[in-house]
Amino acid sequence: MGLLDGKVLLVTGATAGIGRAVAIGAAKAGADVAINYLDGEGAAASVVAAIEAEGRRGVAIQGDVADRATATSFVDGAVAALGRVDVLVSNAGICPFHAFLDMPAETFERTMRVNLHGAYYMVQAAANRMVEQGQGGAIVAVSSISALVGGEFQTHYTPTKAGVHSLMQSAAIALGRYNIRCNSVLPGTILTDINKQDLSDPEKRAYMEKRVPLGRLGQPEDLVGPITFLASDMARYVTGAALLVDGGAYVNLQ
Ligand code: NAD
Ligand code: RM4
Repeated sequence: MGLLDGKVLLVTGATAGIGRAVAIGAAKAGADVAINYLDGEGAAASVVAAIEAEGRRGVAIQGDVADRATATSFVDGAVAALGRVDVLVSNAGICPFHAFLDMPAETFERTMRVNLHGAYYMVQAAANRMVEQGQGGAIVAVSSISALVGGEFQTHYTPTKAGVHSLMQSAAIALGRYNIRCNSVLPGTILTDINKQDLSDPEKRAYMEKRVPLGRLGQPEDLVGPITFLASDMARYVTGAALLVDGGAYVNLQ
């Protein structure tokens, strides 16, 4: 028996990194899975193939989460293909590392639109569908350790992650009466494309590794267990919570 047996789970930004690992992990846990992707049809098809290899149904639906219409088209497309929506994992995000004083306005505004507006509209669309279904649901947002701490080259990014964390807190209140649970995960440094360039500096990488009590940077698969748990009925009394998944980095001051 899988923790997500019989559920339909939606993940945004699932062609790579954390989203991809979570989509495939959810299928292993028994869910049918709809993925949203921005580009890369081949990568999207390979995630669907991996979901199907687990004996589950999978569908990939293209859309830029920064575009408000993507939220409804993703939810409608997932319902058309898989019948319902039980879980949303709002994961799509970008972090184009850049200094503060000369941050291009377009970089700041694109980061806000993808990470915060995108999450907001996606959560709203999924929640409306869950309310219509009348059987509750679970929403997990991929926030970040960056909701709690700053980053010199992330002044455009950390506010979006604090915003996503806060969105889950308020949505937990707004949606509790419908038995829709809203939680966030706060990953530390996970090795994915989003930070490949930043961590290509060996000094920075060694520094980041040294800050992690568990002694290594994270892998996308490290998020699968925590997100699956929050999505599952095992977490039926957990809402408005935030779970750090950072190898202990956040508490490592001295
Ligand atoms: P990644 O670059 O591997 O994956 C990001 C995914 O989002 C990609 O599939 C990308 O195509 C997709 N995406 C980007 N813009 C999109 C858009 N406009 N519409 C739809 N999809 C879009 O990086 P990742 O590390 O897997 O990032 C996933 C999430 O995890 C992000 O929200 C990120 O902020 C968060 N996060 C990552 C880390 C880390 O260290 N890697 C730490 C904390 C939080
Ligand atoms: C995370 C955290 C990581 C960074 C990614 C891009 O929120 O700050 O250290 O690599 O974002």
